Amino acid sequence: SIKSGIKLKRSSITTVQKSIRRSITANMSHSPQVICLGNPLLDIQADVDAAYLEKYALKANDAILVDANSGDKRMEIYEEVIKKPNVHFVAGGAAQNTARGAAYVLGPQKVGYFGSVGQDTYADKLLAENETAGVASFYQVQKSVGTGKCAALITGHNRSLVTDLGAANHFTPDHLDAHWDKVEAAKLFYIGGFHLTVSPDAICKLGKHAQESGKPFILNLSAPFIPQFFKSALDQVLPYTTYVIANESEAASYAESYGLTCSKDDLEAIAKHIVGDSTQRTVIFTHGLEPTVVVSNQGTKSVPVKPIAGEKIVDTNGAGDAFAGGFLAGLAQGFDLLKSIDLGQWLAALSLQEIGPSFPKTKVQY
Ligand code: 26A
Repeated sequence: SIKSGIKLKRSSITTVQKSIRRSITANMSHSPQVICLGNPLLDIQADVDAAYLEKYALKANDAILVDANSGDKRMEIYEEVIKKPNVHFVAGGAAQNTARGAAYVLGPQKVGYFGSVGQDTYADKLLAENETAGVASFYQVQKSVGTGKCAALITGHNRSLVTDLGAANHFTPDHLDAHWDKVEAAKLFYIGGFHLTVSPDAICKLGKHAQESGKPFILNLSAPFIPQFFKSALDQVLPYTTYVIANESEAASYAESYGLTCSKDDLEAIAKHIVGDSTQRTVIFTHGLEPTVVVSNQGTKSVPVKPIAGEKIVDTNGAGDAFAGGFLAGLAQGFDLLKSIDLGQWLAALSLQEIGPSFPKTKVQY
C-alpha cells in the first residue's frame, strides 16, 4: 500500500490530534498577517519518462484531478510512483507552498494556512513542515478520509501533477468561523484557485471580509482546468479580488473559456479582460523566462526575469507558488508592486534549485 511504501515515522491518531491541537494552541497568541486557503497535499515526486506520461494520457506540464471513487485507472500512479528509486515525499498543496514561501521571507508566525487534512502520517508530515517553515496551520481534520496527495511526475523541466484531493475536498466554511479572530486580524488573503473545486463559499466568505475591510485579496488561477471547468465558481470569486496571479497557460485557458476574441498569447488583452472596469484589481501573468506582465487600470508593465543557469534548476514543481509567496511577503512588508514582483521572482529562483516546492534549509537574504 501507499502507506507501507512511505518511509515516514508512523504515529498514532492521537499523536496527530495532539500535535494539531498543540500547533493551534501554540500559535494562539500570534495573529498572522497573511492568511492562505487551499488544499493541503503531500507531493510524491519522482522522475518519469515520456512513455510513462503517455500511458496515462498526461501532459508533461499540467495539473489534473483524479477521482478516487470513480475507478479511475490513474489511481494506480500513486502505487507506482512510490516504488520509483528516486521518489521524494515533500510537502505540497499549491497555496500551502505559497504560505511556506511567504514565511521563508517574513519569518515565523506571520503566515497562517487553512485547509483540510486526514488523521494520518501524511498530515503529520505536512504539519511538521509548516511548523519548521513558521506557518501557523489551522487544519480542519477529517476523521474518515485520508490526507490528499499529489503525484508530481517530473520530465526534465516539466512537471505533471496528478492529485487525489482526499480530505482536502471536505473543507467547510464554518472552519473559518472557528478562527474568525485570526481572519479579522490578518492584513491580506491568498487563495489557491485550486480551492475553487472545493469550497467557493469559503473563498467568498474571506472575499467579503477582505472587501468590507479594504484588505488585499489575492487569487491564483492555479491550473488551466480551473477557468475551463470551474468558470461559474471563478465568476463568483473574481469580484472580490484585488490581485489575480496566473501563468501563460492559465491565461490562455481563461481566454478560451470566456470566449475572448484576442489571440490566446496576448497576455495584455487577457489581463485587461480580468481587470474589467475595476480600479482596484491588478493582474499578474508570469510567463516562464519571458517577462512578467502586469496590468491594471493604471496601464501595463513588463517585468523581466533574471534567468538562473539551466543546470542549477532541480525541478519546476512549486516555482509558481514560490513566486506568489515572495509577492505576498512583499505586499505584507509594504513593498510597492514592482518590488513585490521582484521578490516573487527571487523566491521562485530559490525554489527552482530545491527538490519540489521547497526552500533552502538555511536562510538566504533578499
Ligand atoms: C485541486 N488540485 C488539483 C490541487 C493541486 C495542487 N494543490 C491544490 N489543489 N494539484 C496540484 N497541486 C499542488 O501544486 C503544487 C505545485 O504548484 C501540488 O501539491 C504541488 O505542490
